[in-house]
Amino acid sequence: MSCCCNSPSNHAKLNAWVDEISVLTEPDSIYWCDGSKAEYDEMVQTLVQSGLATPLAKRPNSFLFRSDPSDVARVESRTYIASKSQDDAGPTNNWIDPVELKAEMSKLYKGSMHGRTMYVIPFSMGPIGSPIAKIGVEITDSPYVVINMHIMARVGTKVLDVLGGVGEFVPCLHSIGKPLLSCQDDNGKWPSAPVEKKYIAHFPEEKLIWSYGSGYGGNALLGKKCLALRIASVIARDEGWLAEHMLILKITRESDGKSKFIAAAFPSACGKTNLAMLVPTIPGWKVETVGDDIAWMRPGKDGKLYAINPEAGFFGVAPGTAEDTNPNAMASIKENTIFTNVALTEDGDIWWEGIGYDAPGKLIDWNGKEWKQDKANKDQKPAAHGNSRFTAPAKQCPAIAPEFEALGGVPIDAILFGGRRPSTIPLVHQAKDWNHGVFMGSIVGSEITAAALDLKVGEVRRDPFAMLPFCGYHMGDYFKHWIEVGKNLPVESQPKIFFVNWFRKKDGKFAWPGYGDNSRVLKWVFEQCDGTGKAVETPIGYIPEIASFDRPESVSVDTLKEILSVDVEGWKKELADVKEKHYPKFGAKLPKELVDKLAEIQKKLG
Ligand code: GTP
Ligand code: SPV
Ligand code: MN
Repeated sequence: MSCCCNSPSNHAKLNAWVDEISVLTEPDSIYWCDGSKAEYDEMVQTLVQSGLATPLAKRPNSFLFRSDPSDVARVESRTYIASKSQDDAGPTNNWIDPVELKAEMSKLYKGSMHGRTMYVIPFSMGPIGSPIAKIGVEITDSPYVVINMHIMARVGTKVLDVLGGVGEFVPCLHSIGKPLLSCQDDNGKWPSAPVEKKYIAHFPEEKLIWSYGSGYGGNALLGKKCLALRIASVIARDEGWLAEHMLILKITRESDGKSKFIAAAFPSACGKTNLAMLVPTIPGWKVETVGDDIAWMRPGKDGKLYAINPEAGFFGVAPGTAEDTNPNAMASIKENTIFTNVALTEDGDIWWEGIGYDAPGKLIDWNGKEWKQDKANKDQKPAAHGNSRFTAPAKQCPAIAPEFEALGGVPIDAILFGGRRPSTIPLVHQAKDWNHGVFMGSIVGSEITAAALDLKVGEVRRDPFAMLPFCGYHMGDYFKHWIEVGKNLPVESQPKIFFVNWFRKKDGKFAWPGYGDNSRVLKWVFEQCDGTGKAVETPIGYIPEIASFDRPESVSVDTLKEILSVDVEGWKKELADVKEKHYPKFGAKLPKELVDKLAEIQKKLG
């Protein structure tokens, strides 16, 4: 086999691709990642020496990174679905002709790895050996990406073994877009390219990913949003399954040991990690985590939908994570964790807004500047960036479910949709049937969060199925695909579908305590799946019966009634907005089933 890339693999296509990319990007050297702990440790040491990583005295084997202020989140305006036809990308994705985009990006990639090592990371999304798993190979010039991939996916030699000489893989090319001149180094500064040079590109027909210019999160850890959602959603459409922006949890009633599996789609920074790790405030219930961000769900032979979490770690939102809101996340990040853009304390620990205690003394904020908490100053800039994150191995979560690595996945009993909605949307309501559930997913709206760089935080936007930034094809076809998947499941095996909203506001404050108290809603969902729940039928679906609902003490009966009733005027406006502004975007591809469902609910509302 002729290969100049010192490859440990006998996969001719893979070696040819690595050769081709090295000729294009001109790295100083090529390194194939074996996935070992020694490799991780060595790479971290290099990052510490170069000044990019700060070891944290208070957390064993944990490190802090500060990114460039222009590189702190996904950039939706620079994310492209470059299908051959623009119509396949649809109205919700940015599109450039693939030939044109490749030409443009090839110019940027030319010599982009000068002065750097090119790392080749074979990775598996899904447990190795799972029939549902997919293999990718990421080429990157960022050691930060390598160590994050070590945590977020299964990486290294064991993946090459499964791939063999002819196995299929998704090529994922990544460069931070900051070549070094000879004798130059990064000077301790996070390397990336300016926003207008960033491209997060997907070629769905080729199942190919090209990312340039960003080293952060979903822009750079290409197994996550790029492969496991944008490319996987296209594969899933063609193969009859679902690749979704969903957590997966297991809830158990301890009195009889009965369990249900629930998947839930909320937009970015809207509570998936927190729900997946929830500690119930009601006695007799246990929640365990299967996944916190992505679910791949396939119809099984028994007609049920089986889900795996394709990831191996959590890339979780730091702000708001605290001992009393999410103790399982706090336990997961005690050691072996990468922190990005949080604040640093004098004694070598991390801190962020909403961590549950005041900032101890002087901090270094996410910009690397001294910062002292000033509670009187309401306009004080936060010490941690709103989209600062932790990267932690899933196995460190005390609540990780025994089924976390179940090769065939877990049978899903219920699917939840949700978003941040200060008004109108009740705490929970249930769809009357599958297509009604698809309707609910199609109209998800949420206040925009800091998880994307280039959007107005706080504004409500439609984010269908929490997949607006992650669907690799026409969203209208995606709705149709959901309807088709339902048709192929026997009605009695279909997951029941619900819509939740932890973010209703009253007098400017959250009306619902959220977090552990969300177990009260999960309990009702469990009982509805079991046929023992108490529900009231309304024009928008089933709502829990107030009298039997587990109300937390901090919520008055009146408030509970308010958040568990149908705001008829609000819903009329909501549906008018869907009809006039949201649905028309999908043109002829909008499934008739959804149009009918909308008309039916509008009619019932009067
Ligand atoms: P991505 O990783 O971006 O996909 O986000 P996610 O959906 O996993 O969101 P996550 O659970 O990390 O929560 C994001 C923010 O919402 C954090 O600041 C949480 O503290 C806050 N949050 C989560 N659940 C609740 C809740 O039930 N109520 C309230 N008020 N806030 C919540
Ligand atoms: C999200 O934005 O939904 C995330 C973080 O989960 S990222 O990996 O950056 O996409
Ligand atoms: Mn996410």
